[in-house]
Amino acid sequence: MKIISKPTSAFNDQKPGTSGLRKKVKVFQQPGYLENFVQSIFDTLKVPAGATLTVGGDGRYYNRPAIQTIIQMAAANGFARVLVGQAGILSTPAASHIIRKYHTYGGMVLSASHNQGGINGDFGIKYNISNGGPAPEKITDDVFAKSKLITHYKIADLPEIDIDHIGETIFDDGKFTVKIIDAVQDYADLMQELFDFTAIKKLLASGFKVQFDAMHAVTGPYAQEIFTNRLGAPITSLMNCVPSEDFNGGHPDPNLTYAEDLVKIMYAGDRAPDFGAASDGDGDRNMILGKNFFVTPSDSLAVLAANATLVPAYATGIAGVARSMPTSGAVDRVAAKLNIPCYETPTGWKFFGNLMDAGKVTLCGEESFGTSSSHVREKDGLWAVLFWLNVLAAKADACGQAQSVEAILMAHWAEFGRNVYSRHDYETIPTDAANSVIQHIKAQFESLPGQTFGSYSVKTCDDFSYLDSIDGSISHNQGIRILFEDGSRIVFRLSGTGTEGATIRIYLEAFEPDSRKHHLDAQVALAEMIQIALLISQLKEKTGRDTPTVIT
Ligand code: VG1
Ligand code: CO
Repeated sequence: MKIISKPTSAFNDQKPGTSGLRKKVKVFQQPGYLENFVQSIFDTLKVPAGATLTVGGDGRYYNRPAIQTIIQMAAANGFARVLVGQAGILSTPAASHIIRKYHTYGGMVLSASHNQGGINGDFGIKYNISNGGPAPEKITDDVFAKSKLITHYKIADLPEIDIDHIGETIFDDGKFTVKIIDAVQDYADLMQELFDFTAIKKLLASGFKVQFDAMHAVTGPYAQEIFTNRLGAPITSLMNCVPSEDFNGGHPDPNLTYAEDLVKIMYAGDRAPDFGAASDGDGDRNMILGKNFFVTPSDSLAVLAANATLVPAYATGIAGVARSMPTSGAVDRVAAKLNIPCYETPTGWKFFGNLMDAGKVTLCGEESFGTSSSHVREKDGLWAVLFWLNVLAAKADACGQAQSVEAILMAHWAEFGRNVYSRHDYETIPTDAANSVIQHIKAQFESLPGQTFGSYSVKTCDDFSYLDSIDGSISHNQGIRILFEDGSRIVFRLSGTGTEGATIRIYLEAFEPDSRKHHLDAQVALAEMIQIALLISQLKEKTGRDTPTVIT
């Protein structure tokens, strides 16, 4: 095995965002682009002797060549072994599990998650540390700094590795090994340890109908193993389960706009199944639907927290919960009742890792269709689906009759009140226009407090900062908050995962204690607040946009 040091020129745009480095495939295809970033990661890590690297991705276009390059560079940078998911595929939560289960030094997860794929779509790369979670900011900041100064990268002249067949390839008398693994079994085993599969199997056999949409993305094989092989669900309850390099031309984002196949089925009146779910490109997001009913991700987290003791893995209770700042306060109410701590972190899963490692929290979630627990250090789409099914099975009556998802939500709101919630996204806005919206709001920080807009009075506003109580690090500029006297709020943030222009996200939340109003559509209930958000931000005037691209 010959190691070559190749000269390269630095790129100045390799700053990791909310979840790794995401760019158009064509950007990643530039000579040296992927290599520079990978070398900058390896230089930051100072890889110890004998270390193993986990590698896999969501199967999107460019996954395969990128994996070959990473294997060759891992060999040249001192790794002794690389574990690769069969066919190069590892869902994000499965990658996290593999890193933890086999105690690998870290992992490269190749994904642009919910972003579109294909040759004209997006690609992405993220480094996860040995706890299985995304590298914290102190590492990603260092990687970015190194990427701006890089002059050479190291690569070994290895032949192309067959990543489609389980097995091991050994080089240089065992100095370097590549092992192709079947992560589906490892992941399914973990799920079977956490949940009551016997009860879920019984629920599915009782006529309770489930529909799961893998959106042509990575969870297809995992869903087939878990739902069909292990839980006995009929094959017809799964759809779009063959991973495709361009997600069949779709947008693998499980929300009411992009998961339209599933939404049609779940809103088909009486004929609709009892429970529907979808996951995203890399399998870490989940959308939960009932018969003609949508569960807001923030509410889903709260319902799971409130019912956690019905699940074997959490039967003795949960230590605490955490949510990202823009996520609604629904879970805070559950935490208060359970008398457990609730942490508020910036957007992105990397901020939950320290709290989980320190044993402070068991469940975490984000409004962006992400929920998980300390079983891994990533959000986990199928885990959330199984959690819901376990709760539904445990709540079924003596005759095996399950409650509807809607009934579970109504009962939850009756007990805790409802945090009415919605997010409006304005995508592909010219960067200057998006920045001017944010600047315009910030310029009003001093004048807004005390002002009244219709039925809402502004209490305070700020740009959210987070102090990590475990490692003492501080993250600034994590989103603008306008907090009203009655506890309602509007949050404005620029997305850190897009690859074209800017995306403005407006998060809206109002508390409704009155159960006579709990059935109201969120857009109706929040109508006044939506107008206030547009008035304060001048978004329409500054961007020329009349309506959001996506409403969740
Ligand atoms: C979005 C979500 C955020 C999530 C991130 C990664 O980030 O809002 O909650 O953690 O995507 O999810 P942003 O910066 O665009 O708002 V995934 O499933 O794309 O890895
Ligand atoms: Co994702």
